[in-house]
Amino acid sequence: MAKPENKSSKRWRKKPDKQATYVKQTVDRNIDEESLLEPEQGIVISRFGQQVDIADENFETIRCFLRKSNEVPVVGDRAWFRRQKELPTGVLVELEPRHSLLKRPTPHHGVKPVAANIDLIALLLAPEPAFSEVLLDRYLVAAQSSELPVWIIMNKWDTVDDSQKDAITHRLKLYQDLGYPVYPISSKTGEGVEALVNDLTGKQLLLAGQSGVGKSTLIGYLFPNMEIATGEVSSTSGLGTHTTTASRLYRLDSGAGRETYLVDSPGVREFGLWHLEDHDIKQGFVEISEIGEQCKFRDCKHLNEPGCAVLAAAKSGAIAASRLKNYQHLIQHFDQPYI
Ligand SMILES: Nc1nc2c(ncn2[C@@H]2O[C@H](COP(=O)(O)OP(=O)(O)OP(=O)(O)O)[C@@H](O)[C@H]2O)c(=O)[nH]1
Ligand SMILES: [Mg+2]
Ligand SMILES: [Zn+2]
Repeated sequence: MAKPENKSSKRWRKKPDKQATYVKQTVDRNIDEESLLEPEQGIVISRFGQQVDIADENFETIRCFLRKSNEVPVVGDRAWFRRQKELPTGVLVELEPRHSLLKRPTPHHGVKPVAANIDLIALLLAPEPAFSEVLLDRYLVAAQSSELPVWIIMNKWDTVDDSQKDAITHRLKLYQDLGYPVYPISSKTGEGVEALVNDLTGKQLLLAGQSGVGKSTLIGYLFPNMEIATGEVSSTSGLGTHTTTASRLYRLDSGAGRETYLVDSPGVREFGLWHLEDHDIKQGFVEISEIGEQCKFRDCKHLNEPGCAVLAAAKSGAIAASRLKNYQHLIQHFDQPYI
């Protein structure tokens, strides 16, 4: 890959676009251009306002300042940066093109980027805080709209007895049959983690899931030498306490150039899908969208239309009633958040 050209190149004069995807203020007035070393390649591991932490080739972190000409960096971005001579800091030069950009809805009907270059979403569920198919289906719709595969990780497997395991396995079998891989694990005892990590080798993934399901605990298990904050699930509400406040990328080195990159992200407080359209909701229910091809009307919403193949399939048991119910609710109310 060619190094970026110097500042006079045309691409530095791109106009900021409407979505404000460029850094708003310049913070580099005091940076002495002469003090900058040759550009190096790295990966954005965390972002704080007008600064980013970039990991170099050896995965050592350099705090870098942003410039007005920079596109807003996101965790997971591959980037070029320049160190400042004799200082622990540097400046961001340029981001590499992304192959994916995962966004999530904000409480005020906007969307914000969460992570770049993600290959798959590892969706953590847990017996506590209790998981619901309604929330699971919302996650699957959101992931499908980003065209990212989802793996379902059932964490805290050490906390359930055999009959609870059977019940959970049965609930998740529906999703497994739809093509979503399911991994029961314990981030406390490590049960199942090795097999999971083995299958994840070489990928860049986002750990997603409600607050308190154990995303950071899994990171802590994988990186025992790092201090990673985790929080108790409240005994009164049964909910997590939103311990992680910023996304951060970690690298697992499996040797022979097979690194795995994991992004720990904060659990969402409310889960809206208002940035999606009917089409996305339909696509997010894979079996419904497939059978929906046979409906009499092309724009059939599978609510009560004549000749609806989906309603017929649900009646005959070919589609799970719970999935149809969640789909029908979402297609009518996806502008409302799930809290
Ligand atoms: N027994 C058991 N407890 C776990 C396991 N994984 C996580 N926990 C506990 O669950 C609680 C929440 O874990 P966190 O890792 O902070 O959850 P999180 O998903 O990162 O939550 P946010 O950062 O708020 O989004 C902590 O008290 C953990 O010790 C597990 O596999 N087994
Ligand atoms: Mg966390
Ligand atoms: Zn239909």
